[in-house]
Amino acid sequence: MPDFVDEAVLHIKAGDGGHGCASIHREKFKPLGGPDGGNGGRGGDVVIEVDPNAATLLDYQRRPHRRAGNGTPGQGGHRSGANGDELVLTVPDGTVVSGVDGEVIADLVGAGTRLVIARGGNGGLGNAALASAKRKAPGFALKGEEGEAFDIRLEIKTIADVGLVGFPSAGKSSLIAALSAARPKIADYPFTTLIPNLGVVEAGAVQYVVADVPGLIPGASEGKGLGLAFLRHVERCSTLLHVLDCATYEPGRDPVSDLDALEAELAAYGENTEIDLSDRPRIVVLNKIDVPDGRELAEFVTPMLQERGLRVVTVSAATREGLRELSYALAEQVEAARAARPEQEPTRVVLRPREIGEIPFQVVALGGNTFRVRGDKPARWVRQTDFSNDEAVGYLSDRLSRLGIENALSEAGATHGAEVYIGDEDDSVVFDWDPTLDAEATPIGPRGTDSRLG
Ligand SMILES: Nc1nc2c(ncn2[C@@H]2O[C@H](COP(=O)(O)OP(=O)(O)OP(=O)(O)O)[C@@H](O)[C@H]2O)c(=O)[nH]1
Ligand SMILES: [Mg+2]
Repeated sequence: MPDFVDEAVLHIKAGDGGHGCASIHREKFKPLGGPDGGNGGRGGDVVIEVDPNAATLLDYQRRPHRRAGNGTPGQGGHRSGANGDELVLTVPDGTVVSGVDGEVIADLVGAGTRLVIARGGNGGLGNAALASAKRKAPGFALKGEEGEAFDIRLEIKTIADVGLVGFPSAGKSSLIAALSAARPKIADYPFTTLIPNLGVVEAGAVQYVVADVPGLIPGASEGKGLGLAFLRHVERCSTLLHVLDCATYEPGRDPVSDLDALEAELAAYGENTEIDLSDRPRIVVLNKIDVPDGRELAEFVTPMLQERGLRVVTVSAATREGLRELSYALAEQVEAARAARPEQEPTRVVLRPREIGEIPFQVVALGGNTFRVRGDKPARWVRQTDFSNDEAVGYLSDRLSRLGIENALSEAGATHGAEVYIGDEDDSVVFDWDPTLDAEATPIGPRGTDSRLG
C-alpha cells in the first residue's frame, strides 16, 4: 500500500502556562526589596495549517499524540518564563477537522489557512505583577492555566471540480494523464490507483481540477474491492465524469450495465453518509474507441445513454481522439456550476464559538443553602489559585467579591455557611461562604472532589 491515509484521529494538547513566581528582592547589605517574582510563560497553541505540499495524514495516524510546548515558570529578579512553542500541524488542502462526536469544527480550504484548534494556557502572574497599594508584597503568585486538550478527527476531502468515477481499468488514470500534466500510475490490472490523483486541465480560458479516484466495483458499498471510502474525494466535485470501458471482454459487462452499477454504488454511498451525489451533473465518457470493437459498441450504446438525458462523449485516452471535445464539455459544466454556486469565501473556517464572558458569571440555586457559580472568569481564577497558600486564597476571594459574586449570592438567598460550588459539574471547587469576612473563604476539597457529596 502506498503511504496515503485520508483519515486520522489525533489527541492534541496545548501547552500549559508556567506558574508565576513569588520572590522578594534581596541584595547584600540592603533591606528587603520589593516583590520581584516574574510571570509564567504562556503555553503554546496547537495550530492546524493547510500546506499544499502535504498529501496524506499518514504521519498523524502513526503518531496521534501531539502536544505544544509548556510555558516555563517565572523567576525572581522580574524574569518572566519563556512562552511554550506553538505546535503547527500541517494538513493537505481540503482537510475537514471535526470533534470525535462528528461535529465539524473547521473545513480548511486554501493554502495557508490556519486554525488555532487548542489554546495554550495563560502563564500565572508573579508576585511583582500582583503587588498593589493594598497588597505591597504579595507572598504568593498565580498558577499557570492548563492548555486545552481534546481529541479531533481529520479527514481529507479532496478539492476538485470534476470527479472521475469508473470500474477498475476503465482508463480513468489514462484520461487524467492525457488531459493534464498529472502522471498517475497506469496499468492493465484492476486497482492500479490506490490514492486520489489531481490534475489541472485547461480548456480555452477555463481551468479546472480533475480528481482520479480508485476504481469502484459492484458491491463496493459492502466493502468489495477498495470499498466506497474513496468517494469522499468526489464529494466536493461539482461534476462527475463516468468513465465507461468499451473494450472490456469481461462477461456480463457493457457500458450501460457498468453505468447502472456505478450509479447503484453512488446511491449506496449517499445512504451511508447522507451525502447525496445524485443531483450532481454527470457526463459519460465512452473510452477506448481506438479498439475497433470498442468503437462499434460506443456507437451502439450512445443513443441509449442519450435517451436517459446524459451527455455522452466518445474518446480514446490512447490516441487522444475526442479529448478536446471532452475537455470543453467538462469546462462548460464546471463554469455553469461555478456560476450557480453562491459567492464563496476563499477559506471556509467554521470556528467553534467560544463563550467570551458576555455574562461574567451566573449563580444557580441548587436547593437548600447550596449554590453554584458558573462563568469563565471565576472558573479561571479558581484554577490559578494555589490553595496551599492562604494569601492566594484570600486574593481569590477578593477577586470574586469584586466581580459581584457576593452580592449575587445574597440576592439568590445564600446565607452564612452556604455551600458554594465554583465551576461546572465535572470541575468545581466548593467553598463555605462567610459573607462578612471576604478573605476567609476556605476550600474544603481539592478540585473536582467533595467528600460530602459521596
Ligand atoms: N486501447 C486502449 N487502452 C486504454 C485506453 N485507456 C486506458 N487504456 C488501458 O487500460 C488499462 C487501464 O488503464 P488505467 O488508466 O490504469 O485505468 P484506471 O481506470 O485508472 O484503473 P484503476 O486505477 O485500476 O481503477 C491500461 O492498460 C491502459 O493502457 C484507451 O483509450 N485505449
Ligand atoms: Mg487508475
